[in-house]
Amino acid sequence: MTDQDLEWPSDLHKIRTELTRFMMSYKFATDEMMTKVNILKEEFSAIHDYSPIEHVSHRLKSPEGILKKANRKGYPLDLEGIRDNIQDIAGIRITCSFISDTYRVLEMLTSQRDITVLQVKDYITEPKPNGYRSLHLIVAIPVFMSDRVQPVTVEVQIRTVAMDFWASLEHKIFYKYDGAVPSALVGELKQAADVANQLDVDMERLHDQVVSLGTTPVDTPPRRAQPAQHGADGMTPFPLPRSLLEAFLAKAV
Ligand code: 0O2
Repeated sequence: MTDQDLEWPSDLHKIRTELTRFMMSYKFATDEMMTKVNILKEEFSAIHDYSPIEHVSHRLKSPEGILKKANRKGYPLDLEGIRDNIQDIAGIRITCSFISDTYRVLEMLTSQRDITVLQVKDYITEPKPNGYRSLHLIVAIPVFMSDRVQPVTVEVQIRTVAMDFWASLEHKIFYKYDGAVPSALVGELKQAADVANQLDVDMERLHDQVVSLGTTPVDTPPRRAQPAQHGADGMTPFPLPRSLLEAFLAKAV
């Protein structure tokens, strides 16, 4: 056995630790971003009975997916090269009811002080030729580990439910045909994207009309004085006793 062989297990251990740290930093960054988005969602639901955020999901690219992308793009195959070049290892997807909500959420996230905005792509104002619409945001967020603070990048996609519906189907079709989608299907997908956009525009106009009548839940006063109930999203509002509310009210007058 040579000296080199003897070194191998400890090298392997080091590489394993580094890889674990690397992947964990993205998991922590995802957790932090999810917390931020969920805070906005819960705060809106509790105070306005309406949230611009319908749904939020997250995913971490697998080590295989990361290597494939690095290979495809010709990036250096070391952790530093990957960290510097691949910005969508951690991904968050936020779906909203209306187009204006997507910009509202973008604004709320990009104005947070600990978030550094690295890139914003507006595929809603300027859709891709295939009809894809979405807001894409690359941010860096500090992750506090035991011995260092690591800025970690996260890709955030913000779009309406209709845009998301379209994108999931298009993604499936794209992969089914391995990227070579027949042109007739490409045309139909583009048409469907336009129909989805029209739906978004119409729904928002209708929503605005109803809001202007003052009858949507947006204008409904908070129901804090009621006993705790589980909302549609499984949240339990804080049960605030009537006497406490009355005391606040008396002070305010
Ligand atoms: P996956 O499997 O969803 O992760 P990049 O390739 O990311 O370095 P690019 O292409 O300029 O650079 O980034 P862009 O345009 O911001 O797109 C990044 C992600 O947006 C994609 O990730 C998709 O998730 C989504 N996306 C972009 N264009 C389309 C589209 O035409 N249709 C659909 N359905 N999704 C799209 P990945 O890594 O390509 O795929």
